[in-house]
Amino acid sequence: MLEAAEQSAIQVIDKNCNNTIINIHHGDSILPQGQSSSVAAASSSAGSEQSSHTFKLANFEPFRILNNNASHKTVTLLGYFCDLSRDSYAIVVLEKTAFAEHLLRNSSLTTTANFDDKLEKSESELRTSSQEQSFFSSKSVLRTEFLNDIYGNFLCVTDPEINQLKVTIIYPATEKHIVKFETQTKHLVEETAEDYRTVTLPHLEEEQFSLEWIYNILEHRKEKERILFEDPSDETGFIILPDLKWDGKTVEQLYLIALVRKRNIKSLRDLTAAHLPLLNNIKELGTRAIAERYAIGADQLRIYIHYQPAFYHLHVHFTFLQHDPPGITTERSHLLSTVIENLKLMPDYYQKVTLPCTLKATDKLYEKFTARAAKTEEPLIKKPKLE
Ligand code: M7G
Repeated sequence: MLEAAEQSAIQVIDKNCNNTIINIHHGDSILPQGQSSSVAAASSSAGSEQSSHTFKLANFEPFRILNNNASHKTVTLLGYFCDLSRDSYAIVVLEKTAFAEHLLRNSSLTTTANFDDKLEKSESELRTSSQEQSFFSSKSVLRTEFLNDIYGNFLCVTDPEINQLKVTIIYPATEKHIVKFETQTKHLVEETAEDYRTVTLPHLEEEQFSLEWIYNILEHRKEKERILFEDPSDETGFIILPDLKWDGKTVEQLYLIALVRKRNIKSLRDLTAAHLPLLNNIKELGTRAIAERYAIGADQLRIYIHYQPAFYHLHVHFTFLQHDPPGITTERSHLLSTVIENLKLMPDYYQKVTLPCTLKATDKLYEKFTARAAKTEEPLIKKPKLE
């Protein structure tokens, strides 16, 4: 997939892409020459200097829809940035954002006190020029689809500033990223403690997603300005910041992630009672920071750990209870409060328990589970016992 990037120095002229010239050097990041900024994003799957590109969606050539989720209003596309490289895949996720309540006020109208209270909360965080913006303004134009008695259907063209898409770009994307984002048949696997030791752990030692983006955050190299709260303690410390899946503004879709400072806790499986101070600290200080910044109380938060996670460096998800983001299903999420209670009852609970997890059909870990099951399984038709 990356053969061209491995050549020592190539110059590419791509007619479909405004004759953009790209110099690709062995081991270098792939940067377009002399481009003006449009969508700037960071991608550091390869870590190091390959950390900042300027992306233009006009240069994106999608060739496969990996996922089109009508409920979440997201579409995930696989393609190339033809001004960057045709030898590196890019994944682009487009997401229609939720309605922010502070954009639902018509300045000439007021409604109930409750509604105004909610508006105040959002606005206190978003005191900007957006205060003048609203869906109920002269910039919103209704186009009538049909009228029938007291019923009417319309399409509305509105102020582009309040009708933005959240865009996530992963570049260069690996095969593993494609598997992660692609809609595929999932299988539920009951992972015993022994399965973890003999199948999962060796697999993780062989391959897993790079954790470079996490170390970049912990060492303040990236997303520093997005940090909501940091506890620098070696034992119980963590950083909490907006998740990649959140625009950081639309409180209705609040999604933050707490990354622990300690680097030797891969997942739920490594947690013991010795980690209770760390987990309690994340729960207490994380919820406090969210309450102070976003005016959302602890009883409005869903705080959980994934198993299996995509990234094996312990992290805790904080999402708004009224928002249903991907990954909150029972087969994947373990509420932090339940984890804490389990560890109080049995210090090595997660080293003993069978944990269910869902794996995609083409996930190499799933292949290893099925290969092992095939080896150990009794034949489907048993031979009759001779008396
Ligand atoms: P996970 O449980 O390992 O797997 O969560 P998931 O991605 O299937 O949920 C990792 C979390 O980290 C996810 O919620 C991601 O959206 C988030 N995340 C991933 N990356 C690469 C980044 C990043 O670069 N910055 C931030 N802020 N969050 C990220």
